[in-house]
Amino acid sequence: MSRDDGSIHLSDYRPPAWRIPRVEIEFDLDADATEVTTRLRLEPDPAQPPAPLELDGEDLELLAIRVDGVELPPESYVLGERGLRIPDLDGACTLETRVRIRPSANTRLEGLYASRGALFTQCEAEGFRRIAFMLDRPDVMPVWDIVLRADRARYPVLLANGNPVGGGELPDGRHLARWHNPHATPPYLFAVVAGDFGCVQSEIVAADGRNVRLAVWAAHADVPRCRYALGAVERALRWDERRFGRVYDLDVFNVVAAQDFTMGAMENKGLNIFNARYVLADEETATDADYLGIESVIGHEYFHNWSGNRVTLRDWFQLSLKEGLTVFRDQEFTADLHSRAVKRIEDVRLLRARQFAEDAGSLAHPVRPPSYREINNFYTLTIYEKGAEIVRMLYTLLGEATFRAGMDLYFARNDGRAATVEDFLAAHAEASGRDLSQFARWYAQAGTPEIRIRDDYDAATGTYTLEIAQRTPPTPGQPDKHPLHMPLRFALYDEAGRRLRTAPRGAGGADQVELVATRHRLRFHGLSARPLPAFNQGFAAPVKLDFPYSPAQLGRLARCERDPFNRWDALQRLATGVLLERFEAHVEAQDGLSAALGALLDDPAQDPAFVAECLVLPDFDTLAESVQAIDVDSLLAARETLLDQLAFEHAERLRARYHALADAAAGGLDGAAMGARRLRNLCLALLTRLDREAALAQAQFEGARSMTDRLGALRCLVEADAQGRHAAMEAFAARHAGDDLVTDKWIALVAMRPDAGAQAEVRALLGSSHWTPTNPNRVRAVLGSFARANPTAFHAADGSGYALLAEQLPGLDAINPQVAARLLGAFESWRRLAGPRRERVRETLDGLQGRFASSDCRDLLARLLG
Ligand code: 0A1
Ligand code: ZN
Repeated sequence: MSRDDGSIHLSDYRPPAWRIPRVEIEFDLDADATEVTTRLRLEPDPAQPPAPLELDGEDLELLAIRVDGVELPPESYVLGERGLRIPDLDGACTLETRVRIRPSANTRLEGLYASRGALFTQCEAEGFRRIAFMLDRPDVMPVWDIVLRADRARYPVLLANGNPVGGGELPDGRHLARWHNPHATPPYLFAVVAGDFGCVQSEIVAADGRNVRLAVWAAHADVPRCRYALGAVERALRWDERRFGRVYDLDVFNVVAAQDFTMGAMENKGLNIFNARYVLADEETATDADYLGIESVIGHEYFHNWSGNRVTLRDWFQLSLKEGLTVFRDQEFTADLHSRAVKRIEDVRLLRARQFAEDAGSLAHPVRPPSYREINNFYTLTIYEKGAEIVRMLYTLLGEATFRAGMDLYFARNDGRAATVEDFLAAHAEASGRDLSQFARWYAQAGTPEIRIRDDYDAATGTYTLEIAQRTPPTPGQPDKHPLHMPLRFALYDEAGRRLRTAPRGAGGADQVELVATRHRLRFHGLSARPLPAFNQGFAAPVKLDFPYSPAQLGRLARCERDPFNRWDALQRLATGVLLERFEAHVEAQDGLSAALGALLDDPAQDPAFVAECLVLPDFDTLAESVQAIDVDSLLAARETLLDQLAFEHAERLRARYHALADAAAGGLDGAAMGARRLRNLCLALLTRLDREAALAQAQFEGARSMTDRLGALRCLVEADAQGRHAAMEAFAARHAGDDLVTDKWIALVAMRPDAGAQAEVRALLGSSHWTPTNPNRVRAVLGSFARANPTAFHAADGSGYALLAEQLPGLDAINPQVAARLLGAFESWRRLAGPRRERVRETLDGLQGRFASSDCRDLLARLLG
């Protein structure tokens, strides 16, 4: 329950006084007015002190209310803005309510809403209360019977959670469908879809012999673009059987694509609802990144069936229990199916650029926050990505087999229950026989830990010493931090690049120690020369590492380190040092970086996908995380200068590689072809810097046979401000007119053009027919791309970029608070901005005070200014 200031605290958790073992819910569906009849079987929990029944309910028009079939007189209940209170219910009973809701007026896209003639629900986190009166909390887990009635012509397809158990015709052209969900399921996983859809489907036999029908649904015109997603569902199902021993538990698994959807997708039991961008793909419209994104999100939602649905959450403070764990599972899925090294590099790139920023900014919070005002604001990179890193550390600490045993125990013990982080750690502690009490601090402490390592070699005794210190910086509300328990992986190399197998005296093995204290000392004996150390292979601990590598050492590491992630990371470190002018021998460092990249480009034995990752310099956000005060102009200028220089120095090799990869890049969706396209497009981007006419990019644009190559070339033309860019943009727009997802890509290119002039183009978009503020994908394409991916224009020194975003926010907030709040989050690092920009943001944020209607934006603004 919330406190006087509206905040909800983990320490206030109480189990519900009433249990709801069963719900029957019936819908008379209609876009303008839907009626919902709900029968809740209510039972007082004898283990809890008796309490009046307080059901959640928002924006519901109550039409009827009965207890055990008898109409309840108005004096027996209190109807408020947030719900329904019935003080004097005595004992177990069935409460029936009938309400009217208005899907077509629901622009928040929470609860039941209309989109392109169809009806969808979104109930996480607290959307069910916009459909019916309910104890809308995740520890209430009924079995559900669902009846859907609707006009057959408009809504021929009627889907809900669980298994279909019948249906039939009704008078006046209506029909009905019955669904039964036999699994204890909280209301946030409830789902209904009604509309005129087609599908692709397949029948499979699950590992336990159950026949399962898998289907992916979309508007008829989009059905041919659902094939890849259906394949991904099958791959996910098989992978979870193999890797985690998890078997699917219903007769059907449905996925539906919605064009209007706030988040990426939603794991409703047996009926996953997806943002169309994570379902629809074909060669004409989807890039390689789109295909990989679809597979990973399909996997993520599917894996929730066990990590989230079968084992659900006790309360929303435990959000990372399902999200961090499921992200870890989807990361492993992608790593097992594709390149493990490339997947890890991309995940760490995101973590460093965005989660580290969150952890260092005004919105920093622990993976398990102790309190919140608006839970929607906690679907963050910290909950998802840092949460996944914590699970990964456990995996590293325990090893594959013990971790799997811990997972099996967790699932077995908590199946059908609403669990906590403690339950998760207890299962792993028991399976491993290890004490994880200090490890649990990772869930409570915000901020990115810093590991400082200094070394010393004593030639006289042949002793090599590493002094290791950990520290976590203060974050809002957490001035003092305690040491964390984490794995520190390491390796030592000799002059010839050979791995030394020496273990440190008295601590851990030859490649890993566990840090638990503020300081550790590792001593290696019997070394004939100072070795080259490497740390944190695979980025096994999500920390910032401070070791005073010289440019030459980083160059050696990039060649000899066995771990591919660390080879990549050595070059990233070298590039960061060069960009931030951190090395005394600056020119030597720059030459070293250039030589290393040149050697990679020349080496035919290197995986092109890996070479591509190495060619991508640390982006603006990552650099901003490596400095105390963010000097926007110098960070951006340093990147431009280095990219120009690399392009100039390697022009010949880039051109040679570009042409040599042509055949490989013409392939299909296999890893080799994708890697070739990625490297080729990066070569093209560098080459286009040297040629204002951008002839190569122009030729690729005109001859492209995949969206990856067409969009890659178009991006080069736009970024180089090439002569042909306007004509190419027009040709692209004309070719894909009418396709909203591709138009979003086109719009994002406009909004991301690294030039102050992009502001005017964004304003033009806001005044054009493209601007559809009710469609979250479109809002993100225009404003999200601008605020999150165009530092040049967003951070214009006069504050005009900030003003542009801020002007739109109150209006967007009135339409869809979650979308507006996410955009407002673009200001999270404002306190570290150097120069006048910090003041400009402060003025902008001050100007927004009192202008938001939603708790989402009000909570976020208060935290930004707090
Ligand atoms: N649970 C979903 C994503 C999701 C999160 C929040 C939402 O509303 C606040 C909606 C969906 C997932 O992890 O994919
Ligand atoms: Zn999730």
